[in-house]
Amino acid sequence: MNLENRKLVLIGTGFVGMSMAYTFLNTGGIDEIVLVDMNTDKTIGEAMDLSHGLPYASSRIKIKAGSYADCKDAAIVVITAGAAQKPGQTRLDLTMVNAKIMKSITESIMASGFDGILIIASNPVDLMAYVAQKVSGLPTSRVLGSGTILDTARLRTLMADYLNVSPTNVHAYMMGEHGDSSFVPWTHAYVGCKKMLELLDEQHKGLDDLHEIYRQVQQAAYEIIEKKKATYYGIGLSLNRLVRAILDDENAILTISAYQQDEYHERDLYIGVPAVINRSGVREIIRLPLNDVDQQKFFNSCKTLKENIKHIEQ
Ligand code: 6V0
Repeated sequence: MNLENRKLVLIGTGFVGMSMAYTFLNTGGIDEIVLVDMNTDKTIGEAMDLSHGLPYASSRIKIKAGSYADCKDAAIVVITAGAAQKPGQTRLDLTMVNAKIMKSITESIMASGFDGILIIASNPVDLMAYVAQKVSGLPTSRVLGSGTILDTARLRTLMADYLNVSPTNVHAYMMGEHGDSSFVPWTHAYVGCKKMLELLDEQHKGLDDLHEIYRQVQQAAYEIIEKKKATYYGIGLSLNRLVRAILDDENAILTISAYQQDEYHERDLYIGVPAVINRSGVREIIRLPLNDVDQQKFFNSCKTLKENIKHIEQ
């Protein structure tokens, strides 16, 4: 496995990909970023534009427009290529179009001799991670989707505002499909080390408020797309967080789309769960003892994804 260097290849230099690329100039954490996209001119332009900020950036990063051959010695490849979600379109509508794109991109990456960690952000992300793993043949621990990492960030942001505490002290997860069937296991939500449900009780606040927070998180992508056509800063920073957790061998717990092997009583699909992330990729999935209602929500989310996997494999 190739993790000696801190080289990252980005496939897809659209809004999401370039938002992520830009974050690294501010945070550092990688030595080199290579931009690849079927739109070569745009990619060259993006590399030029980004590199012109280097004199004022916090760290030195090599930036260039490249090709799939650059994946050969990359520690991490992030795929953000694909058709974007259109207003009114669900993420699952995108499945068939993006599955084809994902297959051809993954084949090109693997043809280079790539032996690192593959991160997928293209939607529908759980299904695209599944396609990328099957096509690449890489170990399941080394192929992961961004999953509900962004949804979880949205949840923590809204809960922090609601409770007037720092989002860093909100410990709660959005789980399931990165899409309409995601859910929050509220019994496992904490503020500092206090149970969220106990805190609400103490403050005489009702569960309706939590349902409203969930609704806002769930609708966030639709609302942003309606207002500004695409979402990219939030996912850009989320991907940055994920990449650094891997390269810095953090053993950080993040909600990502991971391959299921009965941790939540389902197998052979990718879905959003909390997992420990380090240099090996997904070290392990955290098993939360879900109550019956939440377990059923998880099964429902899996059912939606499995129906789509059937379509992809036909
Ligand atoms: P965009 O700005 O249209 O960029 C997509 C890029 O992909 C373009 O530059 C295309 O040229 C390129 N591309 C398309 N097909 C290929 C191909 N075969 N080979 C190489 N490059 C190709 O879209 P945007 O950046 O807004 O979104 C990209 C993907 O991220 C979409 O699938 C979104 O739905 C998804 N998002 C995922 C999120 C998440 O939480 N995981 C969040 C937001 C968007």
